[in-house]
Amino acid sequence: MAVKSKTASTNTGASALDAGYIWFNGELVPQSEAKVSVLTHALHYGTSVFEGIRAYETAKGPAVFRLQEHTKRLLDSAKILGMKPPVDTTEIDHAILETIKKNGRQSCYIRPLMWYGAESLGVDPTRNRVHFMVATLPWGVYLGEEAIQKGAHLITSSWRRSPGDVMPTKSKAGGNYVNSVLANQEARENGFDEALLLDKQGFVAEGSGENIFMYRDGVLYPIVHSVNLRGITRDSVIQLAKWMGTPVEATMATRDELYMADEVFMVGTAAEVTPIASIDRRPIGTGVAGEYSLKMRETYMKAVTGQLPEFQKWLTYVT
Ligand code: PPE
Repeated sequence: MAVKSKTASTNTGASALDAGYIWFNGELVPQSEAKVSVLTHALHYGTSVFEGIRAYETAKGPAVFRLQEHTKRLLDSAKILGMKPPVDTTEIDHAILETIKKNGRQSCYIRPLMWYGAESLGVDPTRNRVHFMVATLPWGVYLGEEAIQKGAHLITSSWRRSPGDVMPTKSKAGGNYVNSVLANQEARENGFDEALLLDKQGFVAEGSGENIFMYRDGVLYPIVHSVNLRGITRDSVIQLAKWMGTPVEATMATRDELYMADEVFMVGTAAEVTPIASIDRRPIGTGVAGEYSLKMRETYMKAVTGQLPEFQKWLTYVT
């Protein structure tokens, strides 16, 4: 089943998502019963916060990768918006684990969401109830299997990343993602796999849904910028790199620094570790998926599937 169409401007609605049971305000209901009003505040103003989490198949059944960190970030996202969560850490974790159990998938993408309901319109959300749901979905390779094997092709977006005094970029708020949608759509329409977003000054921020790394002369450089989402995959990759003995030096970068790198790769819950073959039609290194990027992907996949004893601490087993 196609769960994600990355082709821009083809809103045919042909393949509907099938999430099975959804956690909806305190109970598990069939997807057909998890309905909201068309007057939902979040639908009109983007006033929602969400997470993207993955559960992987392991030798001991499905395990959620870095659940605590994702739950914390969901609550932080709500706090940034001044949204009062109807659930606490324990309830969020419980809802996520119960939804995975109920649907019986060995691996899945988990989408928790909090949003303002339909009690009133107008930008003031204070009269609106905050709702909470969790859906679990099958979700394969984010930028396509070919991007993993051969490397993905990036194009610098004409859309800049919103500055931190325009949008709360540290919050995974629904409204923030219009920026990502536009950038990704533009890249796709021009035949590229993904967009590279810069800030107003030309510094590299991130992808539409990924953080960026460059690798040069044996050193790994996480590209940092104050507007970037504090990526949980980025943190995992930094820890794995140190464990592998790679020197790690966080840095800001302009796009030409990426052009000169030996390797570039993107990371995110959905994207996992995706090698980059070219940026703005310039080959990165030899223009194929780099050796270090592939090694990091392999190591990351081992960690998330419970094959590295040192990183078992990142896994929450579902059973
Ligand atoms: N930056 C942005 C803007 C972003 O959305 C993500 C995740 C990241 C960085 C990486 O963060 P982390 O997942 O904690 O490593 N993007 C999510 C949404 C993707 C989507 O299309 O939806 C994701 O990867 O789940």
